[in-house]
Amino acid sequence: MRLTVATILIGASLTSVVFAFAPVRSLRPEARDGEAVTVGQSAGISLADASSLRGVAKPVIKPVLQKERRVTPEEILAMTSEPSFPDWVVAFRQRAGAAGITETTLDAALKDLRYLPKVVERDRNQSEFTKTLWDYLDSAASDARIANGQKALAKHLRSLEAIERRYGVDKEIVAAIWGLESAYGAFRGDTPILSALASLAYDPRRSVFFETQLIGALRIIQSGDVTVPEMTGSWAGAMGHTQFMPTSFLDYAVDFDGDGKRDIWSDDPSDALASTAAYLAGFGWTKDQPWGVEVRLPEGFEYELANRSILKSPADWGRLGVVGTDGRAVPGHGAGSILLPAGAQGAAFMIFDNFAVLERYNTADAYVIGVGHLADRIKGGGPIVAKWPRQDRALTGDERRELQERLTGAGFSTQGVDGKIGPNTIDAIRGFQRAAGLIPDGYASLALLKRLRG
Ligand SMILES: [Ca+2]
Repeated sequence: MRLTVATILIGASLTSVVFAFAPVRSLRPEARDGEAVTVGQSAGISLADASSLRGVAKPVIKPVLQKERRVTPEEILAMTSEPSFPDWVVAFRQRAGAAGITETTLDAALKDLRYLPKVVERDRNQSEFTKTLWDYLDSAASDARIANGQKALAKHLRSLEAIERRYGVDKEIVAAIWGLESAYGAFRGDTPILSALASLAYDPRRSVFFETQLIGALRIIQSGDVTVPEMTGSWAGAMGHTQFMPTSFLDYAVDFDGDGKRDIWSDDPSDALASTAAYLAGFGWTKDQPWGVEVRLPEGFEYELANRSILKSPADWGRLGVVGTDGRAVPGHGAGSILLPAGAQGAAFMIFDNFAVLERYNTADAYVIGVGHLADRIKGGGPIVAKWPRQDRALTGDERRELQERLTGAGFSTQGVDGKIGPNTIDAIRGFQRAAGLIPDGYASLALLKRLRG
């Protein structure tokens, strides 16, 4: 969980998720850093922040302390202006002490601290590649992940039911996050967290964010929840069954089994699952409210109404002809909006407040729909009914930027060119679509880009 969700939402266009890394294990589609909610950029998949990779000067390459490769002339130059890792540790120690970390903790924690060049390489080489929503969902809610989720739920039913009662978070949702973050505990990560975070804090690219996380990790050590050797996780600092970043751990982790430690690392997932529920509860989860439900739109639907900021009750949507896939009005779950993650050619969802709560874990639509749909399937629900436009591929980062440039050039300003399909770009697309007599679904497709190319 990153619980530090920081939002590097990248190009999560309505439809496609940009992954920074190949989804090795975790299915978390995004790296976030920065703010309060950080979702960790943990291992697995991260959405690369296009802007953070472009726009920013290339980081100076630091001296490499391990003898894995030759030192280049540029690096030698850099060494004259950048502190060495050991020097950085000495200075960091001062800052950590000023932040309240005791000498005893620092002695224990920094003793075996190592610079991990591979971690920094991974963080720097987040090449953008895009995966479509439907490809993501095929994996997020694969038959195996659904079956494993049902088994995990059955095996840990007592804990999950007790967690549901205490935090008011549906057990299937907690199980689904567990399934996407670590394949139900199978891949919790074995990277030494302190060394990983120190390496990333030493690297100038995102040093402020990672130093905050490193100090958070030291506070956890100081609290006695875990020992230094036990504190392992994914390369970018996410830990345990549900991949908490240190600051999120400090804000939300709980000792559910009452042994005196908040232990999200061990084989017993109870504390980790309860911590996840506590996190969602903290952001306002409403029990028994769906994240969203698939809906059918009527002929002649006003596509401008498919907008996150347009909220109506299911009854009011029903009067406009928006019904569930069974043809009946959607039951009342509070006000919802209509989301078309693949435009008019794919599935439509009516989404509720819980959708935004899941976004605190990860802001990518694909992740939220992935968690929600996996939870529905674990609970026995059926697959998404509508067909996806599987012939479409996701736009690359360059193509998204080109789309923005061309829209702006055609008089439909995207308020900047950053490769992210956000509200301004969606509005610009709708404007262009209306002018061209197309369905104004705001969807950034390859067909649209080709049309703009003329
Ligand atoms: Ca415990």
